[in-house]
Amino acid sequence: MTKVITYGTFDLLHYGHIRLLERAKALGDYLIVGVTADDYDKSRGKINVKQPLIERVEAVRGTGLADEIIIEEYEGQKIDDVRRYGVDIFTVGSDWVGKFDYLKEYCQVVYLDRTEGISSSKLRTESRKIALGMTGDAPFLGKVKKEAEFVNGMEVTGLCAENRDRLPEPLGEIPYITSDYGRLLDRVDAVYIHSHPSDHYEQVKEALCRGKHVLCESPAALSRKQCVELFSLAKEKGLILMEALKTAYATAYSRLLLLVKTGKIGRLAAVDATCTSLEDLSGVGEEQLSSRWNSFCEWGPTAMLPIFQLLGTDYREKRIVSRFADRKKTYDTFTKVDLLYRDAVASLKVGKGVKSEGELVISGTRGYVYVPAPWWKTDYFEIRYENPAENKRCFYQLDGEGIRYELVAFVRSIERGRPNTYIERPVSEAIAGMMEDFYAGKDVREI
Ligand code: C2G
Repeated sequence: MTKVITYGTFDLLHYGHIRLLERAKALGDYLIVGVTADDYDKSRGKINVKQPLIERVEAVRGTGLADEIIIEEYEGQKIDDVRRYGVDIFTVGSDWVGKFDYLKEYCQVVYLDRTEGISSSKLRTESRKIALGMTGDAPFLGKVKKEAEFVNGMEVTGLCAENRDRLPEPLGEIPYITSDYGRLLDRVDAVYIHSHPSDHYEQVKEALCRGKHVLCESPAALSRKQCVELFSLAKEKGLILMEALKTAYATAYSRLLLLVKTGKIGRLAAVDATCTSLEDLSGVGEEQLSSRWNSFCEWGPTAMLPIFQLLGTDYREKRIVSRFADRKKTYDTFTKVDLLYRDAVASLKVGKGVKSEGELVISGTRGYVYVPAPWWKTDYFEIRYENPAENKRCFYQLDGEGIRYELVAFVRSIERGRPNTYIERPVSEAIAGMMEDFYAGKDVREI
């Protein structure tokens, strides 16, 4: 009996896949099909896959061509499979010519001609793309524009910028550039807002009122009331409002939350998060300071994220300690927040005028999670125990600082017509509430 094996993602199964499977089957008597696991696809940069593993497996099963279906979960698995299943022939489409020659040591390798004119990517992009407009800080939006190119189903078509002549690449290539936010909204389906936090509420509201989906840099509002209002408005209008907090969309970060929530480190006692990035303020006048992102807006939401997601938003007491650079107390160079919960504590340290180790430590009764700096770009963390032999190290690929995944999540939410669960609404509200107290000087002490 000649055993044949082939692999693929088989997303939105089409006749190119079916023709490949038919010819693979004809090469022998028994066909094994390896379908890629979602995580494996993510780690090899395939982030736009539409169907979850289970649906893709069912589609392959539905062709009736596979005698056996297995899951491909890791790099190098093909060698293991060929040996484990006693495979005679490995086959794959001609788009991979040469790539799997290393398997010739174990079996025959056949590259079959790829079917022209059809592909999963083509099917994924055939439906009309979401036209995305952007507004705000140019260097950062440049990154978003670059990352959007990796995301199927979305296209950056508009930009609202004050200074149109001096735009950095790749922003200059955007087809429609205006300094009028209202006009931008007229031309797009959705908007990415990265303006100063004091403008967020008005801009989000205007976009929602005009029927546009919104991805807004966190904090989306500077008071709890305004935040509640914005999310209610989005819901009422059937629109997606999502906070752009890229850490929330990193695979390693979401796995970390799940591991902690399933009790891997026992009962939680403390969450401590630090985020800093030094900014040179020499020559910046007091007036200009108020138009800059202060430490608390820039880093506060990120540092609050693991605290609120793990311990909840129902803290009993808080103390905010800040050092300000201006008399109006709008620009903090450093802030430390301590939160007291019924049975746990949390602290966060953020700074643009103070440097510290940017780590995240989550302490529990059985062990702790350690995420090294810069923890907000999580791709690696350790679960550590009293007995180091039990320690676990976990790594998950992170591309584009998480912005890419955030955009994919935004597109998915729009397509499905319901918000995703990466950042729960009470978390967004608690972040806005914390901002409100900070600006009102409530529970704030100065150093
Ligand atoms: N294919 C084809 N013709 C097309 C599209 C795809 O013959 N028009 C073939 C591919 O060459 C591959 C199989 O169908 O052999 C599955 O394609 P994908 O789902 O795109 O999977 P791919 O990313 O090529 O995964 O470990 C994974 C494998 O290496 C291949």
